[in-house]
Amino acid sequence: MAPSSRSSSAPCPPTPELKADRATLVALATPWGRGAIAVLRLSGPDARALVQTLSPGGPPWRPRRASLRRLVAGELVDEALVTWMPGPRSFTGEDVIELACHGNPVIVTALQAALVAAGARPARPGEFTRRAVENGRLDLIGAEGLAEVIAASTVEGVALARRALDGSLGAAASALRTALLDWTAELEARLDQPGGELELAEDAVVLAGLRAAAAQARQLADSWRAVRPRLEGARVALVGPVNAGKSSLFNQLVGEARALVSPQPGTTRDAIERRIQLGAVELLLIDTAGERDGAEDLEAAGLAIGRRLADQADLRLVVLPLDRAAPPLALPPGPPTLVVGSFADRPRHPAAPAVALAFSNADGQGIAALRDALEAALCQQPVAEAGAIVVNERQYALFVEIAEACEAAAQALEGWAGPAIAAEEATAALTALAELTGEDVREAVLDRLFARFCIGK
Ligand SMILES: Nc1nc2c(ncn2[C@@H]2O[C@H](COP(=O)(O)OP(=O)(O)OP(=O)(O)O)[C@@H](O)[C@H]2O)c(=O)[nH]1
Ligand SMILES: [Mg+2]
Repeated sequence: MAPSSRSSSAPCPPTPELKADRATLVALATPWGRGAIAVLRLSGPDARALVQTLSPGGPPWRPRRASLRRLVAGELVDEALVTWMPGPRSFTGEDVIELACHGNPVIVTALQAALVAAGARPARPGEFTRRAVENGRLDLIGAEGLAEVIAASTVEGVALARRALDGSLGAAASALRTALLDWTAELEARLDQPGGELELAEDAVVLAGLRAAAAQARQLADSWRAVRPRLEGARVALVGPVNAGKSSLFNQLVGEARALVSPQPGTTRDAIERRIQLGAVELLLIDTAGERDGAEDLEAAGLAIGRRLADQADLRLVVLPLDRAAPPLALPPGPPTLVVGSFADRPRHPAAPAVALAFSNADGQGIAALRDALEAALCQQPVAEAGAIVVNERQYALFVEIAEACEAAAQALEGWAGPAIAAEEATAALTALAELTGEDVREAVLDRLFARFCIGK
């Protein structure tokens, strides 16, 4: 999912050069537009004083209690339900105020402008959450879970994203860190005291420990394969020979005549994409150019695009016609495949290819079964009922890095490279773990991460 699709369409403040400033932030926390209510959120040391400038007097302020206040911003007058959540027991750890005013962009703009004139600074995307992380109210893993809770497109996706908030991934990372610290200390002791009087664990024990750490990191990384289609949707590429009925099937699945269909081989050149909901999964269906020998120029260029997209897909839906002899289709290694046979309305050719199921674009037979098979293929990997899972690409990539570093450490210890290299690799795994939890994470990574949030979150 493109990061920009998560952002609000409200006017975006320019990226300021300020880094760790403690200005009081203000932002619209609800979507930009007209609605019954809009919520403006403030966080920072001056939150209450700033609201007070718009609304002198009023009922006494009571923590975590909503109060009705008359707000005046120049010519504008509105009434808002105002909730004060003093820090540190607030979302950001700072003083937070939420103003629920009437949901008219004119009101929102006037109130926000008055608050900015009084000294608040418009928040950048994700800046409230970033402050929560900086103030220790949330760790980076929790912040990422929150982003997914907001972005998930299915109920199952929300449930999975919530699992990132329950602390299980943080606990798994912390257990991995403790183990790795032990093994790294063991390896370093071998360097400091070769043959010395320090009591060292057997190499075999350290080796087993490093391998177990690698396996655990690998298992966590692998959970992404099952979680991703449910959280972010899957990419499915239609591939096969020319005239197999790929575009016809694409049209069937998207529910409209979107792609050009003709008996002429090589009809599809440019890849066509459509997002569809298939049961519990949202998927991006991609129709590609059909394979044939002797394709020239533009057709060959189209084929190259299609092959690249198919290579990046989560699943290749291979369409082979059953009324012809099996074509010599050598699929390159890549994502998993589901092989289906079209033209089931016609007599089957004796040398027809073997397929998982038969269907017809002409009379619709087998299409419902094909949808089910497609959904099942995408959700084939069940997500474990409980326990740690990763919920985004960053976490996945870091666990792959950790697993590879642990494997390299084990190999070094076992082989000729020795404990010095093994210690280096184990330290690299620890660095990646620290980046995962946010203990040691570069500013640029944080900037990229929080830019994916909506403004006001
Ligand atoms: N009888 C029958 N005709 C089909 C079926 N599927 C497709 N056709 C016809 O076969 C021809 C080719 O269909 P397309 O959907 O364009 O095939 P394609 O695989 O997209 O072909 P390229 O874009 O050239 O790679 C069209 O005339 C379709 O109407 C089917 O299941 N049964
Ligand atoms: Mg086509």
